[in-house]
Amino acid sequence: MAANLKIFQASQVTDFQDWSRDVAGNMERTLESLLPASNTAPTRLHDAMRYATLGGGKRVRPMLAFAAGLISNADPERVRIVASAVEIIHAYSLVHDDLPCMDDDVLRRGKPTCHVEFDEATALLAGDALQALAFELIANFKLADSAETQIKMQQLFARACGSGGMAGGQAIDLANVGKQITLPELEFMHILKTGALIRASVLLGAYCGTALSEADLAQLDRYGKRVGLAFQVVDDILDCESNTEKLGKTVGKDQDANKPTYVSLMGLAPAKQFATELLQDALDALSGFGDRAERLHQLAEFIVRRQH
Ligand code: GRG
Repeated sequence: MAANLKIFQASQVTDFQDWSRDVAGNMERTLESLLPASNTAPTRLHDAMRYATLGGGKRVRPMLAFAAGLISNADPERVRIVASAVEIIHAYSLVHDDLPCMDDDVLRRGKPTCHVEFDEATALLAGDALQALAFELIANFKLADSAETQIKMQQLFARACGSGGMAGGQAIDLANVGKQITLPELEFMHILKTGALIRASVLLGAYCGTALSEADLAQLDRYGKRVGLAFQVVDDILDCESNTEKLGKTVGKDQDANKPTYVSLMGLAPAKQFATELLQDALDALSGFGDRAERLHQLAEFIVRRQH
């Protein structure tokens, strides 16, 4: 499938909303073609995988991968594979997070959660199979100029998903329910739980192109880390200030479950101030990249100022 080249046009040509719509459309078509077909056995499992992944979500992580690809002049054909892999991991994490043994939620992306629509065992297996599919994609396609870089990509992707990343952050989150924790402990948890995959999305997109210097990669990683944390701070703020209809998921659950959040630890106004500081630091990290970083710049603004 030919990649939508508009995704790689400069920001003056298409504005951010058009661009993000193009990325979302490209992702939908790509994911549609990469996921196992509904009419192949085991059909119920494949249906559940497709249900969890297609037709919803903001596609923020793919957008970050495409925007980072602009920094290294990456081939969009490569970027759409890493963007899909990251989005598939994200979909799996939401399916498992919603299970009764975790957050026990019934609404996701404005529709019944996967275990409600199917059943718990199918949802568990759909998450497992989505995770395996994501790693298969990273192994099956040529994504970097050198084999060494491709292995580095596989390593950083695995680390972002595992106990030193998202799954580890989720374990800490579950262990913290009802506990008094400090801000640094909350930050550590979110840097792993939400931040690790967001950081990986940025670096994986960048690795699809021309090799960048260590200094440039460090600045991109700084950007990814700040944006990843800002994403979570804003999520906590929206959980307080928005509503279930707008977000397409149950609001106020963290408070009901007595979970520590940025709002409960800092208060609403300081949490908003913290998100603004993280945004500024993320933008500072881009200062050496010039126009190539325009989309990353816009995305950071979008993540912090979003209403859903
Ligand atoms: C089960 C291993 C495992 C991990 C789950 C990331 C995560 C860990 C759970 C998600 C739960 C959650 C609501 C976290 C808050 C921040 C977050 C990741 C929100 C959902 O991401 P969005 O807003 O969702 O990008 P969409 O639907 O737009 O893709």
